[in-house]
Amino acid sequence: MEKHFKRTLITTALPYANGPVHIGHLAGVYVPADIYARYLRLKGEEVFMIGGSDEHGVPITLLARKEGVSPQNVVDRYHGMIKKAFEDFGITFDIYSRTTSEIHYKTASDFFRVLYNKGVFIEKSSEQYYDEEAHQFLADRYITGTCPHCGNERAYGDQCESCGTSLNPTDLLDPKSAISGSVPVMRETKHWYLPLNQYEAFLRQWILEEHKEWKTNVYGQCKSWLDMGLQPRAVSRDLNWGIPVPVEGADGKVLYVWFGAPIGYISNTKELCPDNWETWWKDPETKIVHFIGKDNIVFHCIVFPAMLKAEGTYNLPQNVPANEFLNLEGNKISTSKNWAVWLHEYLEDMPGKQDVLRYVLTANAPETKDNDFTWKDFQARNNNELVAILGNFVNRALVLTGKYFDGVVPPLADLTDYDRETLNYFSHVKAEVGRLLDTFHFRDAQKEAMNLARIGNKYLADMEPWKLAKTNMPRVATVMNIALQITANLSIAFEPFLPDSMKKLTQMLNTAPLGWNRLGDTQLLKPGHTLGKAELLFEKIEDNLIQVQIQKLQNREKENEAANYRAKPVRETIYIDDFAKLDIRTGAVLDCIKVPKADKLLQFLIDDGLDKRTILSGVAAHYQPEELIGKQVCFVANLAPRKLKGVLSEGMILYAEDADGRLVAVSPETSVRPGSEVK
Ligand code: B3M
Ligand code: ZN
Repeated sequence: MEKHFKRTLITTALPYANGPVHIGHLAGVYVPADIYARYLRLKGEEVFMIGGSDEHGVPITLLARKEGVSPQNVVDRYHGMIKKAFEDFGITFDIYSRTTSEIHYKTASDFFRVLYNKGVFIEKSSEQYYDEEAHQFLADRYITGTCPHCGNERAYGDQCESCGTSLNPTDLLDPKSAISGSVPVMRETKHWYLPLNQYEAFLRQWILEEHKEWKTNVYGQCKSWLDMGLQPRAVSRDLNWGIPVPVEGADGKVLYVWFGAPIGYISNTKELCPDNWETWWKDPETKIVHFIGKDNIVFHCIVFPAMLKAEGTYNLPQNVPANEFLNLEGNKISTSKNWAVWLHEYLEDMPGKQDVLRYVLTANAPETKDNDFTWKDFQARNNNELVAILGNFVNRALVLTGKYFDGVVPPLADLTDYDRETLNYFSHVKAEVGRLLDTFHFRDAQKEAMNLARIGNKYLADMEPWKLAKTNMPRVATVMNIALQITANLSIAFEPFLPDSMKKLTQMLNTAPLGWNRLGDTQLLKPGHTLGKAELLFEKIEDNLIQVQIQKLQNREKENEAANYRAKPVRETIYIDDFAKLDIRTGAVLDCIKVPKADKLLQFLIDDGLDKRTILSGVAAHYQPEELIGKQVCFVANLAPRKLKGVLSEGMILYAEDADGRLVAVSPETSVRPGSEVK
């Protein structure tokens, strides 16, 4: 039997403050966490949801260098942007703070010092690349060079982004400092290591034996980390941006970002409730749940628990329901490639549609495997589910009651078996939605709530009160009473998922929020209760609104191609005598026709300054026959003639092949006499 806790502390992954948040963050972490927090609060439970920006780490310093500003300037900008976007979207943090806060610096430093004074850390010296011009050690991302696997000259010290190989800095050929461009030298440096290997047995027992209920994707990843065997992990870095290592002999060294960041949950809790924060982190009656993406599993299930265990006074998490990744239109979401739906842009482009995005991201949540977001699916789910099922049912229940009973809840008369069966379904919804939310199955929980709306639609379609109204008003009264009880139950069941819409619905029912504990009740609205004004809960999304978003992504795709364009490597060296053999001339295009039965070929008639000649080119997909007539081209005049599709081609017209494969004829930049030699 699962233990019942007095309170729940929900933590959410702290987004790096080096870019805005996007739908991948929402789907992976913040929408599920917010649904869970709202659900627990609705049940009257004591809950805190902790959020905040993660403001340290190398990517922030790289961005600061690129922009020529300080790291603090970068994090101030993005912390504010992220915080506002979450607020406007309706993520109900009890606190959203940041890791450059004074309280965090103190909390993280104190935590490090406790472990240091307990002798937990291993102190170890090692060789690391040092930039003698910039006078600093180089983090892996600060070293560039040639990838030994694919020859990419812009590989980094930790990874080659061209072939994806993960690297060590010493693997790179011709390493250079990304700071000064100079050749780095090896220099000895000391760091403090958390001996994860010493906690392997504890973690194996705690996770693999005591938490078999964790999601399979989380449990599986932890098991593979443990089966590989844990190694000591450095918890300090040679960087000038971060929390200084608070011990002697640590000048120029800061806490490793992943040592400090999870402690951010603790410091943010301290900031939220300075007087009783320990209740939330040390009282065994507190349940701690970490909401994260799959790339953070090792830090939240292995590293941070080992730190907490070593410190000795903190609770460990009860669950870490990590989600997998959400892709966008079939591609990985990428901040650097601007391939994302940014939350702040969504809020600008789709005002008042926060619930639609919540609904779609929950319906498509990557709960156990990566999933894909497409704008067409977003439109379809809004129109076919929110509008056509939930909105349609609620509207019919309210409008028909308005039409037949002046908007007053009518009395319930004799019930049929069908009526009873429908009413009995309510308790099933309460049990199922509750069970699914308790076990972090948000997709299925939302589907279960939507099933109640489906049942409502079927009930009205089967009962046809609009026909009954001619002959049997008492029966219509019963049908509409039941339809209204379904509507009231929907306003509770959907509250954690669609908070704005359910607030609107509660107003239309003219009731105060009904509270989770009343979900399943078959008489939420008493006969004689006067309803509010019926309005549409959701509006149809038209194609043009979606097309704007799709076009926006297509434009970015083009921008990326242009930004990342690199020409093909130059072919092997030739010598001047080799080039001298080529006789390249200019020619005037006199005529051009398609070659029958050859969909790729065009047949050109060229004036070559001596005579007229025929040349065939495989450019029918790139040019209409008439496009080049009257223009000048360059062609190889002394190429041996050859027959193509029965036509003798005397030479080769030259084309440039663009990045996207488009062929463009090479011409002299002003007109010259046909047959002019190209030198
Ligand atoms: N800053 C965000 C990420 O890895 C990372 C989470 C920290 S949670 C303590 O995307
Ligand atoms: Zn490579």
